[in-house]
Amino acid sequence: MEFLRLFHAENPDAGSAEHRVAWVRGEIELTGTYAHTSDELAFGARVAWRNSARCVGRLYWQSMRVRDLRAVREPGEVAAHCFDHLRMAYNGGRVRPVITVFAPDEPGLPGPRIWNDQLIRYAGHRRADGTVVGDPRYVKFTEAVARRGWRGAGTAFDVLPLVVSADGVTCVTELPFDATAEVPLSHPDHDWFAGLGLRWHAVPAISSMRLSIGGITYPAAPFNGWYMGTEIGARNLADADRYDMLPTVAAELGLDTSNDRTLWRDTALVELNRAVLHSFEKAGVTISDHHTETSRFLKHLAREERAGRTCPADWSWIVPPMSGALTPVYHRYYDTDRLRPEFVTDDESTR
Ligand code: HEM
Ligand code: NRG
Repeated sequence: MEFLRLFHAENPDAGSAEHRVAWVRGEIELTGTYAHTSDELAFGARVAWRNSARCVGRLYWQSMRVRDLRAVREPGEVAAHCFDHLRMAYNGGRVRPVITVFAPDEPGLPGPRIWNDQLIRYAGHRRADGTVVGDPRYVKFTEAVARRGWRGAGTAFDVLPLVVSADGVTCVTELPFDATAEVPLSHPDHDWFAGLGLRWHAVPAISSMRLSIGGITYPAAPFNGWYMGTEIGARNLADADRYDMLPTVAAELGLDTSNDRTLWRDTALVELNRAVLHSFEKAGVTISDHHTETSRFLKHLAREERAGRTCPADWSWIVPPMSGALTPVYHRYYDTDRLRPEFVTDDESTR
């Protein structure tokens, strides 16, 4: 009722909420569940984004494309539609926000599940000496798909296969090359940077969060927007337990790394992040810098306030992982109440 009343309050042309509520009550009595209309589904998915307290990118929540694939539950078909999702999202480099919604959980019939936490992620290969080639965050996942027969090429950037389960069947599918656009990284001022062989995928597509709308759970509902540069340059490639590139970049820059107080890590971090933004731009792939994206977020907050809504936000996720106080989102407090519809992370996922 809470969801249906929200839908009708924000979509006055859709007619009377109470009429729809009565219908849904009857449907639940007969079948134990109910089906959203396609308008309710699209609205619910967009509002789940609007309610994502950790997301700084919410200004464009109304324009997300919603692919209604509730009829799809077979793992091979789910995988194929995820690859179409990636092609549609990449859009030749003009990345656009998309969500694909697969079959919901129904009484006695759980919907399909995607094991990967994003559609595109890199394998982490643990070697005999304990070091990792690739993304250390995905060592466990890489070992799990290896037990199912997957073998990567062994590079630092092997794209993991997609693993989908439904109805007791699990399907491991290699991503097609044309669905996994990547950007090779170079630096605007330093030619040696390209020689590091770094790259990153163009589209971040989270696939491990359940979409919860009006009491209905969609366990497979991968969504994407575009990257903010710091996600790659200040976390994925910089964290000591990820690609840990700051010592390498500092050495190439010739920095004095003998003492923390030379701020060699900070200098290397800026250059790494300049390389990420420069490379995406050069490749014609959408990316935003943390100054632009955070000022968009304040614009979003102002709009939400004008619409008479509260906007939940989690300071510790909204403030970017470098130069925090240089961005306007640092200098204020936020509403922290949880709102629905929402995206939820399953505890048992590999994230
Ligand atoms: C988190 C940016 C689109 C939902 C985040 C984070 C950033 C971000 C920087 C924090 C990530 C981290 O620290 O690891 C953006 C940008 C977008 C975008 C620039 C461009 C359009 C979307 C879309 C959705 C979404 C389309 C859903 C429909 C979320 C959620 C989280 C998140 C649920 C929290 C993830 C978690 O708990 O791990 N976003 N986002 N975002 N975003 Fe967005
Ligand atoms: N930090 C993660 C991605 C998290 C979500 N970020 C987005 N979402 N931009 C990473 O892969 O680095 N999105 O839907 O655009």
